[in-house]
This record gives sequence, C-alpha cells and structure tokens, in this order.
Amino acid sequence: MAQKYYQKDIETMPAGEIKKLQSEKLVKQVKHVYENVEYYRNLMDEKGVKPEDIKGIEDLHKLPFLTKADLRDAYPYGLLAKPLSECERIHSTSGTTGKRVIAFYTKNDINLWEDCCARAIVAAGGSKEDVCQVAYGYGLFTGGFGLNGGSQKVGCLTLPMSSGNTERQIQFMMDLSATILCCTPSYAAYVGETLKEQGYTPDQIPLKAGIFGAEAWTEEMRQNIQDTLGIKAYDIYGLTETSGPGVAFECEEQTGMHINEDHFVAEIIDPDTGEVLPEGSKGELVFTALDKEAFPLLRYRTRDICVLSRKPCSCGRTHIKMSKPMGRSDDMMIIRGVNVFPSQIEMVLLQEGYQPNYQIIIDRKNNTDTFDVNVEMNPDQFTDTVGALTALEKSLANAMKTMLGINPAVHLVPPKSIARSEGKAVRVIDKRKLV
Ligand code: DLL
Repeated sequence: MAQKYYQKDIETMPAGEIKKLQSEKLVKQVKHVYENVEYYRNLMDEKGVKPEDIKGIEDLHKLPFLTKADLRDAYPYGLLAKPLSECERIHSTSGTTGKRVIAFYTKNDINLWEDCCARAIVAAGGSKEDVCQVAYGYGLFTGGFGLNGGSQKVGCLTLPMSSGNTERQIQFMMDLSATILCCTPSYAAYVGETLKEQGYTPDQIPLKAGIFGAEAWTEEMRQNIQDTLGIKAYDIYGLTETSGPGVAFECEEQTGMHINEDHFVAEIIDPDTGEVLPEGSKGELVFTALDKEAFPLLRYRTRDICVLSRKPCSCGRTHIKMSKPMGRSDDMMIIRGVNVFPSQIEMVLLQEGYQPNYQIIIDRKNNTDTFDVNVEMNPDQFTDTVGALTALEKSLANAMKTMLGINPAVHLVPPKSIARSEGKAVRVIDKRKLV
C-alpha cells in the first residue's frame, strides 16, 4: 500500500509538541538573524527588541514585520544571513513590477524545501510507483525545481517538462502514462480543454492526481479540472520568499492546506493595523521561517488574505490548515470605489457556465473608472449574430453586477482569443497608473 505520510512523526505530531519545537527553533533563528543580518538588526533595534526578549513563540508578536518593500530595499544581498560561498542556488519571484525579489538557498535549505514538496506529493497519493509530470516553469521561478525535488525524494519517475508546449506535454503524458501532473491550475484547465478537443475522455487519461498552485483558483475550477482530467486536484501554496511551493499543501480531505509548522509559524493579522487576530479570523497571512539558513525571514507579510483553522483533520495530520487565499490585501482592485477581487469574477463565470478564460481591463476616462471584462465564449455558444451576442453579454454583466455591486462592460470574444499563459494567467490589466 502506498505510504500515507512522507514524514509521519512530524506530520502527525501533537499540537503541544509542535509548539515546543517551534519555540526552540525560533529562539535560535532570531539569534542567527540578529547576529548575521544588519538590516534585520536595525529593524529590531528600532523596535527595541533584543534576541533575549524572544523566549518562545508567545513572544513572536514582539518582532517587527518584514514586507516586500524591505526585500526590495535590501536587494540583492541585504537580507542574506550566510556567506555566498555557503549558498547553492537563487530563485526569484515572478513579479514584473519593480525590482524582483531574490531568495538564496543553502544545501540544507533546498533539502528541507524538497521535503515539504515531497510531503505534498505523498499527501496526493504519490509513491515511487508514480510518474510525475512537472509542468511548472523551471528557472528562477520556484515551481519547477521545487516539485521536481519533491518528486525525486518520493522516488517518482520525474518528467521535468517545464511549462508550455502543450502538444509535447500531452504526448509525454500519454506515452509515458504520467499519473501526477504538477502545474498552475489555469494551465491544468487548458491541458484538460486541449485533451477534450482531441477526443480524449477522462478514463483514457492516465493521470490520477494533480498538484496545482501558484495562483488563486476556486472550488468550481477544481471541480471542472477534476471532471475533465478524471483526477483528484490538490492545492499547494508557497512563495519565493519562504522557499517556494510546499509551505502548505492539501490532503485527501481537500478542505484547506496543512502548513508545514515544523518549518513555518503562521499568524493572521489585520492588514491595516498589524494586530494579531485570533484563530478563525480572516486576515493577512504572516510567516516566520524557522529553519531557513540563507534567507530566513521573520514575520514576513505575504499580503495573502486567508483564514487558519486547527480543526482536527481526518487525514491524521495535526498541522494547522490555511484556507485557499481569498485574494490579496494588495491585488484587490478598487473600481469606482468598490472593492473587487478577480476571484469573484471567476466565480460568476463558472456559475454562468463559462470557462475561466477572462481578462479584466481597468482604465480611467474623464475621471471615471472604466471596467471591462473580456470573456471567451464556449465553442458551443459561438455566434456572430449581433443580437444574440448582446443578449449574452448583458446577462453576464447582470450576474457580475449582482456579485460585485458595480456594472462591468462585458465583451464576449471568440474561443481561445485571450492569450494563454504557460505560467500564471494575466487576469488584470490596470491602465489607471494609480501608484
Ligand atoms: O507561486 C510558488 C509556488 C509555485 C506555489 C508552485 C505553488 C506552486 P511566487 O511566484 O513568489 O511563488 O508567488 C507567491 O502566489 O503570495 C500567493 O499570492 C500566490 N499563490 C501561491 N500559491 C497559491 C495558491 C509561487 N495555491 C504568491 N492559491 C503568493 C492562491 C497562491 N494563490
């Protein structure tokens, strides 16, 4: 029988023991950071906190927050806590605005990161009998290398496909009977769409599971992917700053992602005041990395909005669960004064029977925001009769107005006319230049 856990003792450790372990590691980590990172030492001195003040995780709140702005200020070496000669690799965020964030890894950092990804693969039913197709980008992005490392640790036959070239992905998937697919959920949906067009039914597709993350996706989208590919689709979360994918992953319950608490302490804060909120509150996720040597961030503000829960899980894992990120405290769009998340648009599209292939374009004309949503028609809806098209657009715009409270201009565009991304989908084009 396939193993249920990759590191059972740690993954099922009683909560009290995890807390003790976290406390011991935190004390050491704060000392390491204070002694080796001038930037962080200054932040702590400004706040009047010394390493001796941190005696366990109950003292975590005394430490200053770290933000993406700090990472940009300190670019490239300002937060490095180990000599470069002890670092093995660099990865970088996929962001296209401003200076990219770069993260450094020692051999041990990579080892522990790959363990986290291996836990995710085993939780998705992976074992050495599996063929794992990694279709996240390889390179500076953490997705490809992270899942590749995890897959090899589990002993899967690993296909390092990287992203793109869908025809070749499908050929390898079918010829080599890939059983696990790792990629962004939007790319998984696209692969599913293409397989369907080529006439494959779910039972002809060898895949049994998918490990999808790096961008927001809804439960409706999960259902969609599961149905077209005939698989169970698992969420995986992470960010470059905390190593990459595998900070948290889903188990068979599919009700949130277990955070690898032996390596990361999670807090939820009010994004406006920074106040730590009690478990179960919705707020911004903050991580402290307990074991990272080269780039050990303490109280890093992720900007991801979510909820944490320590409700017992039927899988036997004891680590706290995070909900799917419900948006970001910084990707929220304010259109004509109304807060809008792309995930809300996606939800409406799926409810109304459209594929989540859309693009939001925001602009400002005569001091008023314009709000356009281009949506791809399903092939069976394709029509160039103006009247029919207008009626469909109007009905979709109404559904969006009900969800959002403001009225978008919806434009139905031909199937496949919105550029497909091989990595994260570009959902929002904001031309207002508000910052
Ligand atoms: O996206 C790491 C990753 C690779 C995660 C592969 C999962 C799979 P970054 O490029 O630094 O790193 O982007 C991190 O992406 O703060 C979230 O806003 C978003 N994100 C990551 N995973 C999820 C997810 C990688 N499962 C940022 N659901 C994070 C929603 C996600 N958003």
